[in-house]
Amino acid sequence: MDQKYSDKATQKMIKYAAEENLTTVWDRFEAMQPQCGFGKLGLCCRHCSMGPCRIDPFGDGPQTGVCGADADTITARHLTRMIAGGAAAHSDHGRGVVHTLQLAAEDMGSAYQIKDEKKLKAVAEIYGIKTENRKAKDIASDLVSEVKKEFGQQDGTIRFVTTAPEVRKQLWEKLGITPRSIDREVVETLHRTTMGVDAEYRHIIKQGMRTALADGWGGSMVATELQDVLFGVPNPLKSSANFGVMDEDKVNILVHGHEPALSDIIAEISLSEEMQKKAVDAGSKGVNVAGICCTANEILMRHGIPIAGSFLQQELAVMTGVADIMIVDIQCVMPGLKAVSDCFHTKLVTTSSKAKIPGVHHVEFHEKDAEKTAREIIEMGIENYSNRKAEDVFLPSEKEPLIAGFTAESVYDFLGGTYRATYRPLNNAIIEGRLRGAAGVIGCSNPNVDYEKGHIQMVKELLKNDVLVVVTGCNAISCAKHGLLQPESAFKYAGKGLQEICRAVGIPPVLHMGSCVDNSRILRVLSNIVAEGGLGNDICDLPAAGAAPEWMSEKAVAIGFYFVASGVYTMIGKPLPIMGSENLYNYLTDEIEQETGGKWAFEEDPIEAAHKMIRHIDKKRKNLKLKPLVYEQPFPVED
Ligand code: BF8
Ligand code: SF4
Repeated sequence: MDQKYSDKATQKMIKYAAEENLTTVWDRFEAMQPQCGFGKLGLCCRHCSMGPCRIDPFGDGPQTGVCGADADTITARHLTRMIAGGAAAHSDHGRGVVHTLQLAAEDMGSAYQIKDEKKLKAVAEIYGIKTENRKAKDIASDLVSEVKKEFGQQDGTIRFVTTAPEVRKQLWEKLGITPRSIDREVVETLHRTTMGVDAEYRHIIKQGMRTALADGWGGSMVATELQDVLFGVPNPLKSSANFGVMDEDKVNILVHGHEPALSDIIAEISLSEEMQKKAVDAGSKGVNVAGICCTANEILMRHGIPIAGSFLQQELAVMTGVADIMIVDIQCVMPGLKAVSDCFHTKLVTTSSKAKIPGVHHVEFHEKDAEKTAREIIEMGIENYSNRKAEDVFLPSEKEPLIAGFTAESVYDFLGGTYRATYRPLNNAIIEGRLRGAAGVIGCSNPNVDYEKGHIQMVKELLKNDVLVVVTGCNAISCAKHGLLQPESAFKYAGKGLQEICRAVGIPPVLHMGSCVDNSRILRVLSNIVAEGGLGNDICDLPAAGAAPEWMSEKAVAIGFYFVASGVYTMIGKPLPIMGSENLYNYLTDEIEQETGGKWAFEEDPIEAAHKMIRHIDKKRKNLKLKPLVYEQPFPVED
């Protein structure tokens, strides 16, 4: 695997791992080759025990499973189950946040407080809850009860759907894909894709889209918005990223996973004099907290806690030999961490009631005991510091400064001019042709492609062509490590128009918008741009595109589908596992555009992928009859 595109610190660690005979995700990926060709094409089915069945992609062997399901049905069913998996993951995270808010509302002595009353009121109003002259805790109680009911409601519509553009809501109604409730859509998807139920691939995908919308405009949005209520709406702040944020002289606590409930408290308590003193008494110079994956993004956005690494760096972070404790909760946590932490002094601790790893120490976290558990964990890390072995330490010093913490709200503020918070300047920049358009580049990394090549090459190509980029998830971490989240990067990489905007408002050309549930922030940004006016009536009218160049997780499939169903052209690198069905491929990459205004595109070359996104943006500019671009572009408008 060619690693030359990954950041320098990762290159060093991979080399070190090979020299020390330590196994990484890349080694296990190599050992897995060749991977099952039927699975890659989506042509195998295990949904009942008449199978497993597989369709012969060459046409000589069976063309249906034992039940008669063909390639179209089998690929569509499997893909839709991936959506349900992803939607369930994001939404169960959201459900957890509702419980935390309940605690904050009921018990004012709890570790959790309502930090953002303005946001609480804004969300409550969407749910039709009265806010005037009411105490925050009463509003929050009502909100908790409404959101809880909504997860399992049988009829009606998810409330956040009401924040989508009017035309979009009507379209969803017409298509019959307005999500009713989160749990209901996930359950119906599992039902319809079980043996002998829904066999019509377009019909199956429609339910997939409804489930994905229940994620983006439901579970993920609940997670994002209520986390903002509890932990505060992020504001742009400075921090840094990469292994160099770990401190050889301090107790390093790594928080990894997705839910901020525990890590937020750890971040706060670790700064206390008491904990810093304990760490000094143990022979170190203090406590240092750093994050991995989306937990990192969450506490970066709100506390400026630095990022140690992204998904593919989790094992390498342990191999530095300076991670005294790594606590993990849910999602994107590799069970392979156990084997590597066994080779080092690192204490690996699982904390979620939903996720254990065999042989790994489990400290179950419950919100009511948040402070106690946070202390226990920090102290465990401090205690483990003395077990650190000098000969095991190999810590690359690389770290990059960054600015993170942008939100749908902060776009109002930083581009809002002096007198009034508004999206007008952003819309005008697009209308006048200083900005060509906007792109969301998000998602995982995957050992099936060169690490970070897709993310970085694509983002740089978009910047060069005056496309403002917003990022979340592991892409945001990759951009951070490659120095793209700094205002100065505009002058290195952006076209002249984008440079002007960045200079005028002092922002980086790549805006860090948070974790993967925070892709819901991008939906809100798109809706706000539509509402501001001048760029069409619907999300699909906007000169915008989305991409997940190195996607890996089922969550990425759910995200991609809620963007496509919301009208966004959505580009990924390796294709979805549907290539065994020509019909489904044609539907998702072409015909679906007639229905939702969005569609999927698959392109493994990141530069070509960026060009396809730009062509789409240009097509939308043309449809809107916008002015020509202010500055000549390096990439031609026409094919
Ligand atoms: O939820 S980008 S590898 S960490 S799935 Fe996982 Fe993918 Fe990273 Fe965040 Ni999102
Ligand atoms: Fe085979 Fe049909 Fe059963 Fe799937 S549902 S395993 S295709 S018989």
